[in-house]
Amino acid sequence: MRERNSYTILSNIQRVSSRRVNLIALIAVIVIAGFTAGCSGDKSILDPAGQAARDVTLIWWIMLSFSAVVLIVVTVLWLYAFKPREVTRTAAQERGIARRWIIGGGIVLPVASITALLAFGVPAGQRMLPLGEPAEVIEVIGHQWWFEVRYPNAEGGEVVTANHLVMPVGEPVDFNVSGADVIHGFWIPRLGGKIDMIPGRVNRIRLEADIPAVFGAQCAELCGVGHAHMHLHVESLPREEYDAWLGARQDEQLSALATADADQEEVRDAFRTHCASCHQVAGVSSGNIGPDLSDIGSRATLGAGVMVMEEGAVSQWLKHHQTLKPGNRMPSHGDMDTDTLDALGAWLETLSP
Ligand code: HEC
Ligand SMILES: [Cu+2]
Repeated sequence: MRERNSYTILSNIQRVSSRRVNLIALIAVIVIAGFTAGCSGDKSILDPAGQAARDVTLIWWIMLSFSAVVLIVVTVLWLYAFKPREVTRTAAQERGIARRWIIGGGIVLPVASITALLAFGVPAGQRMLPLGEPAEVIEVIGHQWWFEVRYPNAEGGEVVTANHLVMPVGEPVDFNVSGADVIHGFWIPRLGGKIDMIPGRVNRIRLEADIPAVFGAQCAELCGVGHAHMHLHVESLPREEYDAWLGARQDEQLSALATADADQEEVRDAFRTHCASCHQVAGVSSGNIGPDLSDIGSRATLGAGVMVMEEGAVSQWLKHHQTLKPGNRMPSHGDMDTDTLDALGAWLETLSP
């Protein structure tokens, strides 16, 4: 004969009154509602805007529902285990029961659920590979802590910009991504992904946007102190607008824009002295350590998403960027007089094709 089960303390759990359970359930609902209230917006995986993201979201919902069922079953079994009862089984019977749980719950259940997940996951992953018809190619390179964006096949010659990505809507786009210094992560949650940006290697992912919209993207691989401030503004445009956007960013147009105003020669000289070693402005300089500034006036944000672009924003950035984005790789220009910084800011803001 066995001893009677003696989980006396734990069996108290049964005495939790049903009113208390209701209260716990209510608190749980409020907490979950609070968390999920943040599940919309331009970076929400729950609001997919492309097939790849829809696949991922579907898998996410299936996994969530399945794990909720598992949680409920395990909780019920757990509570059931506390039930005080006479144990009348023999040791051999106990072993038989244990074996059934190990084989059923430890082998059959995981194999079945992982197979079911793979049945969804493998085709979804396959659709994100750049297979079949060649598509529009956009190169994205992660830097500490900003994104370089290149359009190698633009009609008229390669277009380079930063922190602002436009893509055609309703057609597949192959993103060729890599890293300039450390590993970064390319992730546009509403379109799908994500994929690592690794120095010395090009990773490819095919994504498509169903609607013309602005999407948020964020570096998804811890890459140093500025990681949280490494956003990418993604905009999907109808084909004609996309082509026009690229067309306006050809080298000759950008050079003409930067050198148009003869009165600004002094400002351009200041730029050549203090900024040219790191920044490219077509027609003025060709530094390649920081973002290309040839079309900076048309960016939606500054500092890879830390500031909204508006009148005076560039000069604010020049004066306060180490406060706005602590640790970023642009040296502070506190030694320059504010009039020069304001003039540089005002001139850069005119660089909007
Ligand atoms: C040593 C290199 C270096 C120098 C010199 C430098 N910058 Fe930068 N700059 C950077 C880097 C790196 C970034 C990206 C910072 C980030 O977002 O993490 C940057 C970012 C910027 C941005 C924001 C770009 C964007 O897309 O959001 C502006 C505007 C800018 N610099 C202007 C200037 C001006 C004007 C000067 C000269 C007074 C200057 N920079 C000098 C390296 C430099
Ligand atoms: Cu990062």
